[in-house]
Amino acid sequence: PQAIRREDYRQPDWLVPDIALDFDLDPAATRVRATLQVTRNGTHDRPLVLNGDGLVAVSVKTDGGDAQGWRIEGQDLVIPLPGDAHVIETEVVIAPERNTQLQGLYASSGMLCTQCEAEGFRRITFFPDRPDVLSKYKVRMTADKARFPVLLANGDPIAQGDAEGGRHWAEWHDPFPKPSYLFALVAGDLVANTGSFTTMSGREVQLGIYVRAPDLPKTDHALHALKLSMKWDEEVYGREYDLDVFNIVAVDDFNFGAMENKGLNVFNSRYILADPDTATDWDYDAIAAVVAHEYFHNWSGNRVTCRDWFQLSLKEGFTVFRDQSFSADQGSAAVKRIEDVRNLRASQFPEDAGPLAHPVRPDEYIEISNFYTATIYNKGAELIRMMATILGPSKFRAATDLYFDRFDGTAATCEDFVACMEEAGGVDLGQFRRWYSQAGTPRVSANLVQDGATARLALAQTVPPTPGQPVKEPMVLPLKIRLFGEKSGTPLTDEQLLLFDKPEQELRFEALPERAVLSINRGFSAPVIVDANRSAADLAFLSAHDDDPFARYEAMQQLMLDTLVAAVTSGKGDHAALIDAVRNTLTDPSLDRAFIAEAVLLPSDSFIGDQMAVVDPEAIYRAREALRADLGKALEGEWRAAYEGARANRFEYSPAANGARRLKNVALGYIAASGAGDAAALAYAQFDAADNMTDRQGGLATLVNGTSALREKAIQAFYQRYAGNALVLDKWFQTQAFSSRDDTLAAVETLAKHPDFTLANPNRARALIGAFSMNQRAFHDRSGRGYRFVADQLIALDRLNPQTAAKLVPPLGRWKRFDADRAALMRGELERIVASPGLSKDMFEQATKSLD
Ligand code: DPP
Ligand code: ZN
Repeated sequence: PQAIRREDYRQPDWLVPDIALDFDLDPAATRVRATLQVTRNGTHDRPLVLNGDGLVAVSVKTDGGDAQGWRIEGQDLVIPLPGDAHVIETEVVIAPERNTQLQGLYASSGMLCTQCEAEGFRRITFFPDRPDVLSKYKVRMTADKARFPVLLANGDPIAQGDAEGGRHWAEWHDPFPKPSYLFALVAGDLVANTGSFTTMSGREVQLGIYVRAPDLPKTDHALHALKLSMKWDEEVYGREYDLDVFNIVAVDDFNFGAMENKGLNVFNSRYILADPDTATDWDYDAIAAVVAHEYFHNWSGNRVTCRDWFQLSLKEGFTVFRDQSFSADQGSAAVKRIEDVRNLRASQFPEDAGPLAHPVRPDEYIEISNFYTATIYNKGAELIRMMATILGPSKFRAATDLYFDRFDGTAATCEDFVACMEEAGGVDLGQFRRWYSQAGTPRVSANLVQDGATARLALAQTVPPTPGQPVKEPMVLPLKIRLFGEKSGTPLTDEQLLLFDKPEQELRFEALPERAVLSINRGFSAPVIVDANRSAADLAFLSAHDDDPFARYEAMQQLMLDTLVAAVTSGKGDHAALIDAVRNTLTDPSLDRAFIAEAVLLPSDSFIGDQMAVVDPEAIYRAREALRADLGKALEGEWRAAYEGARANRFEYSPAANGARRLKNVALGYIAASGAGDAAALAYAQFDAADNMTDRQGGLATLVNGTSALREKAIQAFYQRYAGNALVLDKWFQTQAFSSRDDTLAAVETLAKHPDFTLANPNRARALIGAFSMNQRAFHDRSGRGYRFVADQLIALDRLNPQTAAKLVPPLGRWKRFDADRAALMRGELERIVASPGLSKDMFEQATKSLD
């Protein structure tokens, strides 16, 4: 397969201002007739090239007659055209029920639906399938009325009626020109939770969340989140919705989380369906965040789209930043920031440090599906956040207004966005642009040396080499800094924002009345790794006194990491300072429970591994368990008090109630870690009596990690209670795959043969295979059996669904971080994947790059 390069971008040869699509829908054979108005773009004599993927042309016409001289080149349809404007008609027949890739038009649980981003539209009809070709769509669908009573597409419904043979039809028009990746249709036996929203200019929009009838009671939360999002985007960004209808459809089999098709968002059902019995607080939060994300794309993605796929972060980074800000405004902004940073460190930092590292604006790809990554999304969001920090709120708003105004209706670039930031912000972002082109997580060392009343802070930055980028230039790092007095516990300086843009820089502080403690990268103002060389005492001090909640959390995390890394390297740990710090946080009445729960949680096995030269999974597991046990025992009274204090009477979804549940479940884990004799009974009682999934799954997870006889009982009870509920069974698989027990590898091999396990459903595949490969201890079992198991599954999954399979390759690609024996075993499996017959280009790209 050939790499596509950003520098090769060329304007499209032909434009398609209008397209009419006529679908004769049937799961086995759907007939698609397309009528394209095409116009020559510029002066050239190149033919019209319409992309196809697996399509056979039944007929091709130009200007009403049989087309002359057309040919198929590779998968594409090539038509030489004499004039500058023509009408092209094509007809193809496709088989949605055989589409296991879940790209293009496919069948899921009896309905027909589409997923076109990035290049799925070419699996439906011949078309210039690139984001800079914008067309107005008219869509007509005809289908069996009993099987598919609901027919939806983008835009507004225009007409509908009955046809012969028990069939019916509907027509939808979308007045906004859009790229083909935003096309969508849905046909199914669906019901809707409906509502309406009145926009800021007084237009009424009809809202509908479409699901199968039994799921209707689980849609209120998503509908509510949609209304909140519409209001928020008006208030915070001045963005109003633009059609009369906004529909969402929940689909069980879906590669992504959701898709922002114009006026017709299609969602993975896990990001729509919620009720207290089946969804955790995490699920509720994620549903609101994804509903908001896809809604916000209506402006950041649809009204202003991307010129080419190298610009993907233009819409994704910005939209993630927008949904993060929305979520922060709904509850605790501090806890939201902690969650986002935890997520960045768990997914993006390892990516940036490994063989698949790429810039936020990549220079080349083989398969664009492989670039829907944490770097494009989450690091991309951090770039927008840094620019918002540098500009300040009012200039940032002026800059986004300028961006939306200037590029409305067009396909733009990351450069266009940055230029608006510069122009409206009155700043020079010349050097800042390196964040788009240089991969790798910058590292900052910070050393505060005090001599009497004077202190100097010596800063140095480096950006590590990444594939194809051996040498890096210094970046602009916006670092928020403040000093605190060790004795008084109060701030000695104001918070300052330093734009650290050289390899080295020094800051001086004068007239300090006492010894100063450094608080740096407050709020995680720059997505970097800071080595600030602070003692355990200073970190404990900051964890109790810093006035920035993120910095407080960070100090505790650093103290935990230092403690654990020392324990892993020396074999034994001194836990005293950390136990005191955790006690202080746990009993601080000024802190809310959600924050406490985050702050007292130990870093994950893999994050500890990321700090080490060579990852030793067993040693990390032992050190972490020993620390958990010590914390559990030393603070058993406090954990029990926290557990009791956070009990609630009845389920309620609110920041306070969620925080209480979060702390309760963390406390339960520590009570179990203490070895207390009643811990399993306590967990089972919670599991059994829970009126919500957060508590039930929390109880289950504690039992699943342990050895009590109640463990198997809980696993069985959970399975029976939720038999037939796919989203909850995903949790059942996932909880077992995450288990820290010795026998998890064998248990997961057995679960892969369970009648409810299937690779055909991406959620289920991720719940078992994806979760297992993130379980550092079990996956990296010395025998290599974990690697072999995952590789076997991925080879099988690739035959069905390359896009989802390829996303699960990265854990095998981390071989450089492990000892020689494990590295050789991991490489062996990657080589086996590369050698497997019929490998997709998705897997080829991920696996070959992972071997480098
Ligand atoms: N554009 C989609 C999203 O991120 C793709 N999953 O919202
Ligand atoms: Zn998105």
